[in-house]
Amino acid sequence: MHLHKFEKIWLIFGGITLVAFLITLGVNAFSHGHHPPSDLSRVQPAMVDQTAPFDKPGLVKTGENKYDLNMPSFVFGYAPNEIEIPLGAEITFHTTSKDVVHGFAIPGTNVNMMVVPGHVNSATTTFKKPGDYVILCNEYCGAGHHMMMAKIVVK
Ligand SMILES: [Cu+2]
Repeated sequence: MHLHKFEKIWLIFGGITLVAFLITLGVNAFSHGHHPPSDLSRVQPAMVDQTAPFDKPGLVKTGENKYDLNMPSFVFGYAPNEIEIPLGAEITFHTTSKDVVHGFAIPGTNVNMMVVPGHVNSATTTFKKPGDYVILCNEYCGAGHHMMMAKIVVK
């Protein structure tokens, strides 16, 4: 098969671009700690309020400077609605939905989950700067979607 000089140049350019793209994507994913949704355990959406750990939403100390934050999602909010987190602690968020698909994203961190009813999703992050953070729903879930948020105070 004969390839024209320009075809060869274009193929080489395309190959180099693809490899550069994949390297950039890989380095970014590892350096920011991105990974596929955990989705390891399941829960009955109607039974979320009676099922541990979502029967007692909030912060639970699990080790030296390590916490679990159990926050069920529902139309149109999260429980608890406002939470204080110690600066520099490793926080693992666990969430599930009581009703429809929601989002669970904290801008400026690696936390960005899709919350599917029946599944428990988890993400771990460390807040290195004090201040106010917000948990936002980024999956359209109904008429009150734009008001669905919770506040995190890191100090
Ligand atoms: Cu929403």
